[in-house]
Amino acid sequence: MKKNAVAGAMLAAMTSCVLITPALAVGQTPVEVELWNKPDGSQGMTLSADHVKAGKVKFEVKNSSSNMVHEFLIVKTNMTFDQFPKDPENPAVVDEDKLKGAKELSSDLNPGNSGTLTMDLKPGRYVVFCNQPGHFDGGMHLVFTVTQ
Ligand SMILES: [Cu+2]
Repeated sequence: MKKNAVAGAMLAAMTSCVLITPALAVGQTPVEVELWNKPDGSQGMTLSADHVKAGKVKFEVKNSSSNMVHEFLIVKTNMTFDQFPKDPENPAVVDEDKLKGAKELSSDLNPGNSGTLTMDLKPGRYVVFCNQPGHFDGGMHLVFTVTQ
């Protein structure tokens, strides 16, 4: 009896796996993004994955700072961080107008706030960054890869 119960439970588990599969095939696990800064002045971003497969990708962005506004931008580019164009009138920020195809969370995030950005991503090299004045150079940039 007990063996049958276990087998039944396993069968149920396997069946539910089969049922879940089509949902997984449609989307993929969201990428969690944490925007942070510390009392020592350091700041950065932490991603739950440094690469994903091409297709629909959802970024779940959280500003975990207690005292700073941060934002989230993504651009497909082969530029190194030093090559990012700076705004001639404000060299503390990246000149977003010169970044073709850059996308951004619909609003900047106040401390503790979250937002999501869903994109259809093609394979390639991307850079994610924050463009609050001084934050790009302060360390808020990462390479993110989209594979076939
Ligand atoms: Cu920032």
